[in-house]
Amino acid sequence: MTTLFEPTRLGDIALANRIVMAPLTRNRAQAGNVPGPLTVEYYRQRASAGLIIAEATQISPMGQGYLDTPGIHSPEQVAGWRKVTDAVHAGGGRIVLQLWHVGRISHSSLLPDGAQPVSSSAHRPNAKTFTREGFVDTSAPRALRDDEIPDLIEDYRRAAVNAIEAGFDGVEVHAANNYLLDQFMRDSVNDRSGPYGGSIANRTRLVVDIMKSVAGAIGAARTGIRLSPVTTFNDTPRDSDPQALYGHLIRELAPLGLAFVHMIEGETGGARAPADLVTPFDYAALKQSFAGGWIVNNGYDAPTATKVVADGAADAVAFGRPFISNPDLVRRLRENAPLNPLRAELLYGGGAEGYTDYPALP
Ligand code: 8OZ
Repeated sequence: MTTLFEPTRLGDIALANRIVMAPLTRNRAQAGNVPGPLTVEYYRQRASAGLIIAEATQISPMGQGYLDTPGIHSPEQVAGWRKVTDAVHAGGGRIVLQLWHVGRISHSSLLPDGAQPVSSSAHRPNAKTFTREGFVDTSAPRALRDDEIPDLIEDYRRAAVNAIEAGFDGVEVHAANNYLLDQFMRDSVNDRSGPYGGSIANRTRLVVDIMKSVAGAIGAARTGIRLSPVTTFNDTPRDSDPQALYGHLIRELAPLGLAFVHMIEGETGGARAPADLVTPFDYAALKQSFAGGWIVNNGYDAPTATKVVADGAADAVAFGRPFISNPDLVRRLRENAPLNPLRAELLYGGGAEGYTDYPALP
């Protein structure tokens, strides 16, 4: 029986155990959206994870949607991240970077020259975002033109190359939680015509093209993707047929030889089996058509994580909030030790408090 504490490989990335730190937005980047010394310390403390998926990081200035999130598009950001990856590697860990474009989940005050956010279509969500002025309604987006798509794909490719230059072991493309890539995939948002709208093949085209471009630049065996087929997070309804949509996507991605798929099961940070979901989503059917690594996430604890790995239903399990409050989560799970409680009011923004001051076991 495979346990959480056995090594595994996700493509070219060798993990000492199957416990993954999920990507977690903390809004603590410094001037220029550069990760600073506190961020180095935060990730260093968590290097015993089999794999750290570093927080969502904008691929370009237009990809930002919240205050003080880090980027991977400037030399200063690459240098800041280099200190993070060096610290994690010195601690024996592995770390990949999550590549992020928020699309319509943004506010003009965060964008270059007060620009309008961009999306697949010009539909404004009821979502809020966090700016210098506090929580505000997101700004009305405009639809990207087809002739802007090549530059967008290039921004992802460039960000992936920057991530490798910053010492990351790979990247995870953020195609979850209703940011830009879900805004293209879901028919609840995308009402385009042309090559990126209409059929499932057209709506998934952007994501597939990005994955091909990123994998071509840094190697498929260092490239993963995160998905959340049924989440309504960020005020975004589900697709009319999530099973067909995300099933098609996985079948398109399968031949690329990607390192992993990282699956958020159910509502992000909420119900694993949402009550309003009439037909349960069949995650196993997706896994069946994908030969690479399979990471699962959302509300796992020691018994359920142990079981999903023992059953062979996943290669690794990602933990989010438990990793925020327990830098030594791997040891605590192994020793069945109690977990520190989370101070939720300290999740977003601020300094060391609620970030680097959670105690490890003595
Ligand atoms: C919480 C707050 C801000 C951003 C995600 C990157 O949901 C996020 C995020 C989560 O993937």
